[in-house]
Amino acid sequence: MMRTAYVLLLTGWLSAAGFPARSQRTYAPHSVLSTGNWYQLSVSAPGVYKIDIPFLNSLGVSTGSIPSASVRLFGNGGQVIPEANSTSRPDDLVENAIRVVDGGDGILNGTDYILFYANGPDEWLKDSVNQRFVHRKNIYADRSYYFLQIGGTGLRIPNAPVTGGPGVPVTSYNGRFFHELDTVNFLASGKEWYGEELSSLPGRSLSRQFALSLPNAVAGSPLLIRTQCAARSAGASSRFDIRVNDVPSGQLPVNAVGGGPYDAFAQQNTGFAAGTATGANTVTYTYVPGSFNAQGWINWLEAFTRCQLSFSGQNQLLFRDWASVGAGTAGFVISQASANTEVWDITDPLHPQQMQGVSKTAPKDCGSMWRLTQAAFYSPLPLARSATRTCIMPPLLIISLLPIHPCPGRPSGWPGCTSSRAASGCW
Ligand SMILES: [Ca+2]
Ligand SMILES: [Ca+2]
Repeated sequence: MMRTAYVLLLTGWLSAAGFPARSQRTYAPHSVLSTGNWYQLSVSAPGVYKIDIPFLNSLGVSTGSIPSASVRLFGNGGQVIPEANSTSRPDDLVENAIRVVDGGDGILNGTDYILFYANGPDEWLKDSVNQRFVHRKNIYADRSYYFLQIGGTGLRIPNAPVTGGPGVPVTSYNGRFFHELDTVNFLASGKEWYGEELSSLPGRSLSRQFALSLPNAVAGSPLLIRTQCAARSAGASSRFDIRVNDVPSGQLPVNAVGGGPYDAFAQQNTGFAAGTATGANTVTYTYVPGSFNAQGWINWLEAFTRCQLSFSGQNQLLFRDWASVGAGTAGFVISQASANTEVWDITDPLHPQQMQGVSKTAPKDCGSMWRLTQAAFYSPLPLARSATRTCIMPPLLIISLLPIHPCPGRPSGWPGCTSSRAASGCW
C-alpha cells in the first residue's frame, strides 16, 4: 500500500515539474516486407532513375506479363535518421510515388519502363533564417536502398494542382555544391572525419584547388563559400587563405593547440569567403602554418551562387529558389525546354508531383523541382531478390579496437550474446 502511494506521488511531482506528457507510440503491426517477393536496388546520387525490363530481369523478376498497376517501390530516402529518439520517423518502409510508362496497354513489357526520384544518401537542409542551405553528409552509408515489389496497387505520381497564371517570371535559382571527404579521423574517436591535409610534410602540399560544380552559373553574381577546417599548429595560430576564381576572398584563422597531454589534438573553425562567379568556378585553399610541422585539414566546403534555369549541358536539373519565395505565383522559365521535358515538384521527395506548365505558387517555402528528359535517366544498382522478411535489418559493420567475443564470461542466452541474436531470426 505504501509503495502504491509513493508511485502516485512521484507521478504528480513529475507532472507539476513541467515534464511533458508523452503519448504511447503506435507501431505498424508488421512490416510491409512480411508478404510477397522483394527486390532490392540502390542509388548513390540524387536524380530520376529508370527501371526497364532488362533491369527487372537482372533482379530476377519474371517479366512475362506484369500488370503496370502492380509495380510498387518502397524506401525512406536513405538519409541519416535523427539521433534524437524523440523525433518522429516511419517505423516501416514508406511506399514511394512512381511513374510507370507502359504504352497505355496496362502491361509492363517491351521498352516500357518505371521512373522514380531518389534523393541519395546526402541531403541539403533548408535554412529559413538565412535563406541558405546546409548540407548533411551521410556518415554511415554512401548509397540509398529501395525495395521493389510486384503485387497490389502501386502509388503513382499525380499531377500537381494548377495554380493560375504564369506569375512573376523566374529565370535563375540558388545553385549549390558541397564537397566533404571523410578520410582522416583524429585519435580514432568520434564520428567526425576530415578530408584533404594541407601541410609542408613529405608528400603533402600547402595548397589545394577544387572545381565547383555550379552549372550555368550567372557570371558576375556573388559566389559564397562556407567552409569548416581544422588545424594542428602548436603554440601559434594558423590560417587558411581562400581564393575564389583565383581572387583573394577570405581567411579562416584556426587557434593554436597546446603542448599538454590533455590538450586538444586539433582546433577547428567555420567561416565564409565571398567571391564572384564566372563560367567555370574554383576555390583554392592555401594553409599558412603557425609553427614547424603544422598541419591543416579541410572538413567540408559549401558553395552558393545564382545559376541560370537552363538545361544547357545537363540531362537533369535540380533547382530551388529563395528569391521567388513570397506571396503570389512564380513562373519558372526554363531555357532550352523541349516537348519531352517534365518538371516534378520534389518538395516531398518520396511523393513527387508533376507540374502543369512551369508555374508554381510559392507562398511561404522554397520550392524544389527536378526537370528531366526521357533520354537522360540514371540507372540504379540491382542488388538481390529476397523472400519475405519479418524484420528489417540491413547489413551492418561493427568497428572495434578490441577483439569481439561472442559472450565472454556470460551464460548462454545472455542478452546480446551471438547465440541469442541468431535465434531471433533477424541477424
Ligand atoms: Ca506495355
Ligand atoms: Ca567530415
